[in-house]
Amino acid sequence: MKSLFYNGLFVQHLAQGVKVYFLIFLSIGFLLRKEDLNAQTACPDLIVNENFESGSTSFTSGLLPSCACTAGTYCVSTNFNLKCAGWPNFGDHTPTGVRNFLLVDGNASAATNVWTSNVSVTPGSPYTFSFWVASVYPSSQQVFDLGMMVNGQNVKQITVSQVSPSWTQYSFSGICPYGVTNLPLAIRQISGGGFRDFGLDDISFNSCRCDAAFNFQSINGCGSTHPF
Ligand SMILES: [Ca+2]
Ligand SMILES: [Ca+2]
Repeated sequence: MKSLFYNGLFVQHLAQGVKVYFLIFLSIGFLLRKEDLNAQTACPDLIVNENFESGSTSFTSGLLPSCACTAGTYCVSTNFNLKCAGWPNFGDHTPTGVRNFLLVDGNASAATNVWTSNVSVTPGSPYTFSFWVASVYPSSQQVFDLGMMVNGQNVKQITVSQVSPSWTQYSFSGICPYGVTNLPLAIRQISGGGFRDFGLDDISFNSCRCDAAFNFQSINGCGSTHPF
């Protein structure tokens, strides 16, 4: 009986210990989750004029600035049909403000960076690069590829194919290369052609864990090869 009592006492203490450790585990989990949520709320966009509310400022382009209906040009305005009369009546993605977006009549003959900018980054930190695209023409007339360029590399290539103009978001998550404090970014028209006509809006680059299903990818050859 004595032996069983000791065993019973031991089991009781063991159960209490497991309970304590379980509560500590839950508390740590809660604190970590709280930190994630705090990071999520304090997640500033590092792109200046990301919604084109300030017009044709804070970015460069391999296309020429012009609101005429001419291939190889871009225009910051509020509706597709303000660049080309034959383009659809379609407005910007940002829900507030001036409601500008970048209207692109792509390069008819060559690949071109249609939007470029630079961001200051912390080496080794995670980041997410994203933007919204709407196609001028339906997929029966144009299907084309855009590249997400980070530090001169095409980190993600997307195919734009829409039945009708529809704002669609694309994103890429990665790790800032070690030794790099300034990252050149670009959205690149991968090939030339008459049907490379689209809108861009709400471009974002931030260094926070904003996505619960965050899937880090390394940049080959210029950064960490160890995903988080
Ligand atoms: Ca906008
Ligand atoms: Ca065109």
